[in-house]
Amino acid sequence: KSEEGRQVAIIKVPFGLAGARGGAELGPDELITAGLRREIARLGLTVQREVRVDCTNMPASSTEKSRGKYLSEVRQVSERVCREVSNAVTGGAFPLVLGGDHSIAIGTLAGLSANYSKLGVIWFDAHADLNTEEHSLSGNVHGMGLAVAMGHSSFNFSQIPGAGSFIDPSKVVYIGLRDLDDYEKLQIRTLGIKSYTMHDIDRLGIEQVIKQALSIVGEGTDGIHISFDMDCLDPREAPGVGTPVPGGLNYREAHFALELLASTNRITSMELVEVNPLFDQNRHTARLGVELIASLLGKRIL
Ligand code: 6HN
Ligand code: MN
Ligand code: MN
Ligand code: MN
Repeated sequence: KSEEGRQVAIIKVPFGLAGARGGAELGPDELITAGLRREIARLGLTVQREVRVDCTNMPASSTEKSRGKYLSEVRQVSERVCREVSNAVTGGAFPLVLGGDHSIAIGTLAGLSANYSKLGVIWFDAHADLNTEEHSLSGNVHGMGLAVAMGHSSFNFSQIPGAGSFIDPSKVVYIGLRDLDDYEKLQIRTLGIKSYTMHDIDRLGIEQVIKQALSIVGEGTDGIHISFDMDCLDPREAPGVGTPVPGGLNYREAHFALELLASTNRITSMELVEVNPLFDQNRHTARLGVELIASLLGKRIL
């Protein structure tokens, strides 16, 4: 795909029920208001379509016996996101998915897996999102997305119409980890998922981390997806998130990481999640989100 004339499909997913606190459902509109369309136009890219996935944010009184909260709502949103992401890829557009809490990654990955036979995933996050319904301490499904996508949870891709095969843990790389539950630590070791924690970023520097990450997700894959949880950033940079954790990426580290990824011309999709305007100041986090998306889409300083 050439840089010019590249088409972007904006897929807004205003869903927040699976987060730790409400407000992530306001994320997509906040990113649009913060100037996303203008930034995309400045890059010479065209928005081929902009869709808003219908999401329930008022929980129905559920009789479901599940340890994952609002699982039926998550399931419904996942099906819809899967369909939209799949349509975007089929239509030749770059899917840009706007969250919403991170549970929306379930639908994104389901839709991508239907179109790529071997998908590489770079997961920017303070958290590993590897809990299952059985092991989660919170019951919040936004902390389970990758477990669902890898088939470790009883809710998984087999229940999402149109989904492809599970995500291969050897083609997933974490960047920014610093808040892991014991079960997640065990799973990362058992599955051998390559992880660049904040400690590793301190030691290696973000450039080396991205180079190594690319050598893993870039080999033997036919697509590379960036799942970007805004809480990978330090809360001083991005206060408007649902689960802030001190000691995260700084402004330049985050930009540089995405600029390096953009320069490979190999990234095939991105989602940006967990923008929570209720905990933000002056739309700061959404504006940063827009800037970071621009960096991933190829914005250069000079
Ligand atoms: N996120 N590990 C915690 C949990 O509740 O399972 C936090 C999850 C955060 C999820 O930020 O996308
Ligand atoms: Mn997350
Ligand atoms: Mn997180
Ligand atoms: Mn946490």
